[in-house]
Amino acid sequence: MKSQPNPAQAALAQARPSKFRQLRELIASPELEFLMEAHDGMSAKIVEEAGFKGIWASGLSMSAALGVRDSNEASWTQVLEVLEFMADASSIPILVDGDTGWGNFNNMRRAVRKLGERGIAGICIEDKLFPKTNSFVGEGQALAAIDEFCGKIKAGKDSQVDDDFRIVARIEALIAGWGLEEALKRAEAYRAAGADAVLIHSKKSTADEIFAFAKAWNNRCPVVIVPTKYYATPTEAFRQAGISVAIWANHNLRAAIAAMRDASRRIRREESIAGVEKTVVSVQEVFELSGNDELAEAEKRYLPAKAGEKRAILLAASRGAALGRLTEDRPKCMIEVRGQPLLSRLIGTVREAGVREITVVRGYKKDTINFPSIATVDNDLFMTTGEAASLACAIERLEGECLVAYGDILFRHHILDQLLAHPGDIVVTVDALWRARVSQAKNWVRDFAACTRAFSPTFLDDEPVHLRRIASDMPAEEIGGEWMGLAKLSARGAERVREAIHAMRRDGTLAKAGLPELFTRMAGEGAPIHVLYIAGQWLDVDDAADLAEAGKFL
Ligand code: SPV
Ligand code: MG
Repeated sequence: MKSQPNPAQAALAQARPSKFRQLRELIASPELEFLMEAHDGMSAKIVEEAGFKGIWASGLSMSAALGVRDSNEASWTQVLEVLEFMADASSIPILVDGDTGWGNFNNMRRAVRKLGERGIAGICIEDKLFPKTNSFVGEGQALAAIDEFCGKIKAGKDSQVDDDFRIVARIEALIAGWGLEEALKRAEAYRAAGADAVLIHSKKSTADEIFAFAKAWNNRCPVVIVPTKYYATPTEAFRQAGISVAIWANHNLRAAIAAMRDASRRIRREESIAGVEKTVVSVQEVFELSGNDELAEAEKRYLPAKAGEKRAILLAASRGAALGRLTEDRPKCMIEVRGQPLLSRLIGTVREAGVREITVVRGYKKDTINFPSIATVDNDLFMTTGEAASLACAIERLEGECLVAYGDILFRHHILDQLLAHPGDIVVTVDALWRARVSQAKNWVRDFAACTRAFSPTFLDDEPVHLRRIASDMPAEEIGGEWMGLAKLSARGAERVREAIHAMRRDGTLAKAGLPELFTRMAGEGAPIHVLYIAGQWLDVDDAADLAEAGKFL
């Protein structure tokens, strides 16, 4: 799906020929090439997404999309505005239908300059009179005098801001009923005046007069056609006739009208949008086409984290194999407890604490983790790496005030409130009632924390408690409590964790490390890691018994 170019795409685009050069090459190509109609930024994106090499900015379609007639009712600067959106939205060249050049040679000069400045690669002008009428409306339309039109072509060529800008001269002699001789006479005059190609137009239902023109013209310069009325002619016949470019001139507009009519009428009839839901693109697709992902990335790069805005990184890459069949098709954080996945409950708790930007690190069965407005990053090496490596996958989001949590824990809100209120740069939550959990006769590996001071229910002073280390085997007398898999980092703390991750990557210890090793290392290096003692009111889910507990906990 196409979206706004990111810096890497932009660099690639820069390596491509300019849009002017692209249109020049398209017209000069010995193959039959195609231009597809678009009339606004979105349709321009869709044309590019479909694989076309160039866009026809149709006067009829742009007018109709604006709700006006194809009779120069939209001013040329209004058209220019539309074109600018189209050019910004796409990286392929646009040939604009410039009607009669929006006036005389002088208007043409200014238009060509402005088009070039806005990245429009070429203009097609037709030899009629301003205000123009669509070629399929009425009979016997008046044609411009040949010398006046040639002056307009020359003025345009003298005004182009890029040597590769293309001017296509459109001959309306067949439309106006003047015949082949007149068409050929005009084609030659326009070519001699500097036109880069001629467009021979016809409103007949067969291409006979187009082929007669092409044969007599003998490719003195490239020939462009618009087969709207002779649509049944096989494209191969255009190739055989040596046509350079075929323009599919209005089919996105007509497709849009048909689709919008169907949707509007059905919604009105059914007084519901349920029926059309499957017939329209998703809102997500609209976001994707609009390039929302690029904006989200750019915001991270350029917007300072707002004061008080907190982030959370939830580590949810591991399977939880001890849960057996329950984790065959999903990671354990996606197991439902009372009808809602664990992770979704955790996200709810974190959100309620005012954390807006949440990132989940996925690994095992990653496609099952997909929540609206939750960013994801993937640790595809989850089978052989630990949580430190998962956190490293989200290192770009480890910035500003930040929570880090395992994806399989449940806890009461007040724990998070206390944690967020703690002034330390790095704070880990340690459950002082660890003996109660151990006495549940569980043989799971526990993350015991050794701290500078034991928990006392009568703490009256503010003397901070620091972490010495976290390990799964530790003499009971050293254990201060059990780390619950939740930590808070200030902006400074996040920076120190990032530095520690980089150091572990350098010395080769990152891949195998869990968060206990990460914090233990930091503590050993003298980083003050604060301990927030809590007294139960949380659980993690490692096995079926935990799952049953979780049900009760809620
Ligand atoms: C347009 O697309 O606006 C054209 C082509 O000029 S046609 O409508 O066929 O004249
Ligand atoms: Mg037109």
